[in-house]
Amino acid sequence: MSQRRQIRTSAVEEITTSDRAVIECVRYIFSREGSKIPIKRAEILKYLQSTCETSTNQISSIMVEANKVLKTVYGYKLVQVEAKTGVQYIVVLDEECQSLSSSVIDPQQRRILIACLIHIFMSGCPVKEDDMWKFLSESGLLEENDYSGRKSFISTATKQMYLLYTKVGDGELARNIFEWGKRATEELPKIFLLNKMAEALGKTPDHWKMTKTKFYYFNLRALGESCRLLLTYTGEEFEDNRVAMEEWQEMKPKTVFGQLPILEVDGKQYAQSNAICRYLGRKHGLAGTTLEEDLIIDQNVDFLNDIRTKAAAVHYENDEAVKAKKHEDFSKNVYPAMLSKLDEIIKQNNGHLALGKLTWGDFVFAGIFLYLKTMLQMPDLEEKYPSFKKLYDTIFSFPKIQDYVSKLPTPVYNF
Ligand SMILES: N[C@@H](CCC(=O)N[C@@H](CS)C(=O)NCC(=O)O)C(=O)O
Repeated sequence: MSQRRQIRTSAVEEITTSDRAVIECVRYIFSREGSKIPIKRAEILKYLQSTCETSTNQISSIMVEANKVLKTVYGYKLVQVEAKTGVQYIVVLDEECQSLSSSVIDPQQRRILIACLIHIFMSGCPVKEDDMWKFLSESGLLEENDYSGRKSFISTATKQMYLLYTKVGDGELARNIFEWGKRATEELPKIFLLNKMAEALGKTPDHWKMTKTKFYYFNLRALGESCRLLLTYTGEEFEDNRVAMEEWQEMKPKTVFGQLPILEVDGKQYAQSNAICRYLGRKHGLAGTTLEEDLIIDQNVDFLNDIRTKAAAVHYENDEAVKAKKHEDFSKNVYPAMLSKLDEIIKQNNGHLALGKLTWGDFVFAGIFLYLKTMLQMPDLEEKYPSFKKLYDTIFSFPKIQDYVSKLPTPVYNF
């Protein structure tokens, strides 16, 4: 009898102790939640060990129960995050419409954060740091040179897991980028941000339908490949339509100039390969930072174009005798000076076509290189000019480009 009472007593104590541990756990989570910094599971366990003598093997069930309380009583949920230092938790709102409520985050930081998240969302890809600061200063949210403001914003928003701030690339290509963090992904429905933006601009969320990019060119590299390489490298989702000759006859009269390539953005068509590349470069931060820098890229791309048109004049000559004569003449009197100049430009620009760094011009070069080689009738072009090969390899060694190349259909011609 006395033994049974003992068992009952200890069972009651067990229930009470585990209930108390759940309550303490919730209390502890709330005491830490104000900072929105992830809470380590080890810290919760340490706290529960000291207050409720909780053992390591009880912690999982306590977390499950604590999550239930947080959800049903307070409208929050715990999200587990695997970190290098072990399991961590963030508390997010179960009711998404309450996201980023001004009572839990400093109003100024909140405005900046919402703007950042919107900017990343609308860009459809990670946003480069410089681009983000430019956007925030243009929006009047953060002064152009407010470096301490930037630092404190990055520190808070990343610790709170609203944003991810990572370094990508190496050497001169290294850059920091912003992406949505775990908390933002869990807590913020995209429509919330769209509504916020629509509210601010007096529009409805329908105003921003997903951009649909379609690209049309023949199953060739020639004048279309530069655009495809840029679309691929910048991560812009696009439909790679390779138009067959039979389809082309019907399509031709409906295009801007009766020629391909065509880029279609949200149902509107745009033509001219270099104009498309320039547009993609500007759109994705691969252009100059001043009008003069843009001018230099244009100048060098136009020069490359001059070489291409000279070679094309020979390549597309129908009369074989005239073609042979022209080729001989250009090989002696035209190409050497032009190609040497191009070689000099690339060498002076640190292995790039302009500005000493990666720009959309490099993609124009890499995209037309095989075409140029064919038209120049110079299979040994890269041996003569190793700088050409180096630049071509720079572009084709980007992982996204390699992946794209590995899935390419065989082109109709090998250029
Ligand atoms: N300047 C234009 C030239 C475009 C062009 O010549 N396209 C050719 C293919 S490379 C074409 O569409 N040919 C078919 C036709 O004219 O019917 C550009 O760079 O986009």
